[in-house]
Amino acid sequence: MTSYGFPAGFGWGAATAAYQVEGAAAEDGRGPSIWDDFCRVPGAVLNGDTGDVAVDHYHRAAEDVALMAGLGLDRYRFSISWPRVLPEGAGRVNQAGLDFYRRLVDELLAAGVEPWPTLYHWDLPSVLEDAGGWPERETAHRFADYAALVHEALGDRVRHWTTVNEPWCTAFLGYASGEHAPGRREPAAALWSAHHLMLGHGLAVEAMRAQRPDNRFGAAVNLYAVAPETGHADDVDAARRVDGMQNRLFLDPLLTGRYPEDVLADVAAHGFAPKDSDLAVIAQPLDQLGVNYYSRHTVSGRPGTAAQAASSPFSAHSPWVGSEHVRFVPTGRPVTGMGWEIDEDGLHEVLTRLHREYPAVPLYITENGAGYEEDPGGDGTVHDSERIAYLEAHLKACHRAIADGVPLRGYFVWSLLDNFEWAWGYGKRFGLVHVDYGTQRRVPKDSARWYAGVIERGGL
Ligand code: PNW
Repeated sequence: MTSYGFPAGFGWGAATAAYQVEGAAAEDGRGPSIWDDFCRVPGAVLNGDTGDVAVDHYHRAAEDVALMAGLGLDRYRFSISWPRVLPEGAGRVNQAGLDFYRRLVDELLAAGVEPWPTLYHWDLPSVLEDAGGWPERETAHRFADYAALVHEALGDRVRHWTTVNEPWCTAFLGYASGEHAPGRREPAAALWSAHHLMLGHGLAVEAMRAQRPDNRFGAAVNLYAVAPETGHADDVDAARRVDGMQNRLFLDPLLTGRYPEDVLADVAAHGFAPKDSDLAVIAQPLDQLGVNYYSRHTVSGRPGTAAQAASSPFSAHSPWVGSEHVRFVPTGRPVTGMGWEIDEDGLHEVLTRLHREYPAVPLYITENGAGYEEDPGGDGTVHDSERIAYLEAHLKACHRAIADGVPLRGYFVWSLLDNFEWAWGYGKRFGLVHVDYGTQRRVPKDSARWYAGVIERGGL
């Protein structure tokens, strides 16, 4: 018996991304990406960690697919490494790289796990960054060419396609705050990156849809619930600004073909004036929208104390272009090991808001999960009751959103495996499955068994 049954056909999955799991960074002709380069910048990544080996998924894909089948996952979200397929970003195809994904897809299908690839999860080929990276319009065209190439090779067996993952992170962590690769701190370039990521998405959808109109195409955006600290007008304005940069800057162009006027006004000093004709390309009809949800932002526009400034999660170089004065305020809610506040009501808020304010499109939670520093017990298992509580609370929020009429069709846990957590290196673990980074041994955590039960029962 389940008290929170999900609709028949609701999709249950887990997610990873190429640079975070594959390793084999210099094998079989893979070219370098901006993350290979960024990991070598002193101080950029905790402990100087790199994705050179990661969790060796490139060599252990068959074992990992068996693990997924054992958990009863009916779909697997992974990303395709652009520089593995096109080492120079364009032109010469590295067949060995493409073959890796062909094999992965075949193994997934044979195991009854539907492949859900993402074409861009942050590993831009280094040569394209050398040519200017995402601030350059050309990068959007190179992305569409790459997408069409991969879709041509796999589109007969893969139905659901995600273009870009979390364009906010690429644009503003990569090009404004510099916390992510390529580590640039150029606010105007960050805005153009956001635009070109969406343009690349639109061009890619156009190209792939022309190849196979029946496949399903979407993007994955990281959305936050946003609230003002108080009812003070400056706090309310801060919430409008952060909601604008984090959520509406992407949702409005993708789903309505317009940039939000207030956000354009907030960033006016940076000369960001995209062409109207691009918006028609960006706003390709979507078959699905992926929502990555982790937390809520509570913000204030009033000056804080020096101590508050020092404790800001976004300190030295703000990713909040045009709204650098905004303070991110801790509310006292419990946090995960990332320091991110746990707020499942925020997920319900994000989903119902999408349903209310935007044209209808089937929704998927393409990421949701909790990261911790954790060690296995003597028996090799991890008793991750906090992760189970996090996932359970968020799935109940999804259930409530569906009851409220939201067309939510599936859910992917971030992540299937412990892996390379970007600027945090191997310091934080998000996996349902523990990985011993010394031996690469995989041991399902309590949360993996719990999730397998949820899938088997079709709910909580
Ligand atoms: C997402 N932030 O990253 C990514 O899609 C995953 O690859 C990643 O492992 C996961 O969430 C957990 O971090 C984010 O600072 C990284 O706001 C940073 C932020 C948000 C998302």
